Amino acid sequence: MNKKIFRAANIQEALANIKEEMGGDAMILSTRKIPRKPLDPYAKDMFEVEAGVAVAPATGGDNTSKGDVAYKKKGDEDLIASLKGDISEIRDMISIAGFGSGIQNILCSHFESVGVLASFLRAGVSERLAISLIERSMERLDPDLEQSQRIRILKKNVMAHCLDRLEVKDFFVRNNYSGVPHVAAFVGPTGVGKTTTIAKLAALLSLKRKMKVGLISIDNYRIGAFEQLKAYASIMGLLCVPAFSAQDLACALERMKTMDVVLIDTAGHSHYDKKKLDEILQLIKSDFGISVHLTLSVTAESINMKEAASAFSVFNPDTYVFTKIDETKRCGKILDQVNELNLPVSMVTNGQKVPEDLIVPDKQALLRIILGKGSKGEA
Ligand SMILES: Nc1nc2c(ncn2[C@@H]2O[C@H](COP(=O)(O)OP(=O)(O)O)[C@@H](O)[C@H]2O)c(=O)[nH]1
Ligand SMILES: [Mg+2]
Repeated sequence: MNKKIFRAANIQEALANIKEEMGGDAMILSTRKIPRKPLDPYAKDMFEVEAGVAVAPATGGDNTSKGDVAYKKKGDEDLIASLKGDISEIRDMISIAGFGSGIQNILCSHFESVGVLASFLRAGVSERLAISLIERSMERLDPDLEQSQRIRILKKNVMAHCLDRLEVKDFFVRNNYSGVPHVAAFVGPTGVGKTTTIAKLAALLSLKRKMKVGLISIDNYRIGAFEQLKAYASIMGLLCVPAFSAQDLACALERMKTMDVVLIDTAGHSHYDKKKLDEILQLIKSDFGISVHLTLSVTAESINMKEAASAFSVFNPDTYVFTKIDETKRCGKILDQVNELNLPVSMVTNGQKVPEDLIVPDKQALLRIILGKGSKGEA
């Protein structure tokens, strides 16, 4: 194998130089950060990467290289573990190589954060939030500790900061009700899964939690919207009525006054359609004490999710519901979004199946979902 050591100011530059000089087949053999000289105010940290490219074996001979023999002979678990460590570090570096200068800067100052940083960025957490989490978590980290210990403490601190930022709330527990039904409306952009989520929740509350549940649809714009909810209601034997005006809604709620919970499905509208949003707002913000649950799909681009949430914030929502986590590996945007409106998360949905694909997560489960380490939860 031909080997060569490359030095550069950042990983991207080192990788680019390796590719240019040694070609696309070059392998990264080792990496290290060279700290800047403490007495030189202009000096910067450098990265050193050793790369190698395989030399074709001579024909007719034994194809096994000396290096291979050494590996096999050693059969050494330590060696394999250290190789795995190197490979995962390289994978981390490659996955963050395309990110902006903020990420490169934080790597220069805190190279030990590479693993945590990469896992957050891979999960779709924004660069800004990932950097701020690392910076806060590094604040009181003892610089004299050994590297592996620093990484362990860093991970622990970052997780603690994330958990601090998350709030979860099981909004539909039985002991919250005192004679009058709890009325809850679900709002959010078209197609995010409001009707499906309501059907899942209605099943959870009526079948598992043994509550009396009524359903109201004020989705009077889409043909079939009421029928969709009604179909689920019939299967579960629940009362389901449409309401097109404030009077209709008052009548429907009067009919349902003996229920424990009434779930209201709203029209799916573009959040740019302010007039239609206002119509729903007038309906559900009338004097009925309705809680509001902002439903957002994690398949949306972060920027669209943020814009939609901001438009629906006029409803003064009580919780977030995040849907379709089964359709993406990048649920990190939930961590960004929860801080935008600072609301608790009441539910997460992970599939089209009614009623199974609904999660009422605790904080740890939600953090696992955000970091792509699990999409199962307890309903
Ligand atoms: N993959 C996936 N699809 C979902 C989920 N929730 C809802 N859907 C699908 O999204 C589509 C729109 O759902 P719907 O409830 O009608 O959305 P609404 O317009 O907000 O009421 C339907 O095809 C649902 O089956 C989910 O958690 N995962
Ligand atoms: Mg709907």
